[in-house]
Amino acid sequence: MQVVYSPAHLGHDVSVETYMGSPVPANEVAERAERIRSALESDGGFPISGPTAHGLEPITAVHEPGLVRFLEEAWSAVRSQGIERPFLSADTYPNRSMFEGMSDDAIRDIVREPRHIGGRAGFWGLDSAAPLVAGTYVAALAAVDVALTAVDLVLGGERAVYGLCRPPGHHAARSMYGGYCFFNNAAIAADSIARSTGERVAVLDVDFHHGNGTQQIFWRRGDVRYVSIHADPDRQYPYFLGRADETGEGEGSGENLNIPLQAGATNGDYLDSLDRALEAIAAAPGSVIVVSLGFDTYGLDPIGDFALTTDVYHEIGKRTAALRRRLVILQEGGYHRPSLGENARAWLRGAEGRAFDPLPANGFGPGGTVTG
Ligand code: Q9C
Ligand code: ZN
Repeated sequence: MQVVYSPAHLGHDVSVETYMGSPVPANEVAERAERIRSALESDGGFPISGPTAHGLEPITAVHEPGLVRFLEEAWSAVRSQGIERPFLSADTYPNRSMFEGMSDDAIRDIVREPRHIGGRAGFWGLDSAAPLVAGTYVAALAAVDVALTAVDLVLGGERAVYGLCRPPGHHAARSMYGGYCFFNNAAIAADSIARSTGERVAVLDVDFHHGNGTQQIFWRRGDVRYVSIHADPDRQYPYFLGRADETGEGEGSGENLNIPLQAGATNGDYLDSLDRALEAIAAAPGSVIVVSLGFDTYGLDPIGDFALTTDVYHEIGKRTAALRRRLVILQEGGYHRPSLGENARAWLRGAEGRAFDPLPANGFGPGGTVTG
């Protein structure tokens, strides 16, 4: 299977993020993508190529131009405003209750992007878990190019292509970044496929977290069906979206399917949900699926609470490919660094119909279960 990768992600790296106001070791680090790249290189069956530039048009087809401008300017504004910080994170977020009692018209007239970068980051940001540094904008642009190059290859005749996107994308909404995400790579890919083929497109999101950004972007659209299996937002990020009763509105009514799962969800629980998700995708026409692929469902993930093992990723890839649609597979989350390469290899080999064939002596025992 062809793989698309760009080294530009290396410029977006942090050692610390903030969680509930305190500094903690960063989860979404450059080592993640390098682990996956090196595992796929060792496999020998995954030729890697660089992305081609697609410009800003496919991005602004999905994102508010003001968000793009903010991300482009943010780091130089941090510097020119004399703010000495290792990364940018917001000072104030416009909580919706700040405007309680004001009409929609008044809010539109009065509330605007401020000049201070700590306020601007709050205006465009969801949370404090998407640290922005000098190389973030270039890395985020490259991740979109990786996704769109994977789209080109698939529309050019490949059955399945893997885009090693970093930073990830599925928490980024039309006018918002957050959750380690800046541009929504999968949504930009799906929108681009829908526009260029005139066909309907499905997004299958198997990251541990609900892809609130992708849901928001396609909420009212009838041409992109969003199906996601994720941790119940009652107990996990992003908390405010991802419940089963969110099904879309207008033309998008019935096109959004959320399958929330309990803590400790097992391989069996997950495969049952996957079968439901795949059934929902098979029920609508279309020949391409965009997969938002996360490995934070893994049992040892430091921020997830599911119990999946490496062997089940092979099975998930295999069942997804059994729909016999073309696959644009894009990397989202997954934070247990030692297992990321093997989990990605397993998924992608399953999707290609190759044997599981785990590497020996990788610290993960037969069947991918943890031995020590
Ligand atoms: N204690 C993706 O997987 N909250 N984003 C982290 C850690 C943010 C996850 C809390 C999680 C964002 C793409
Ligand atoms: Zn995630």
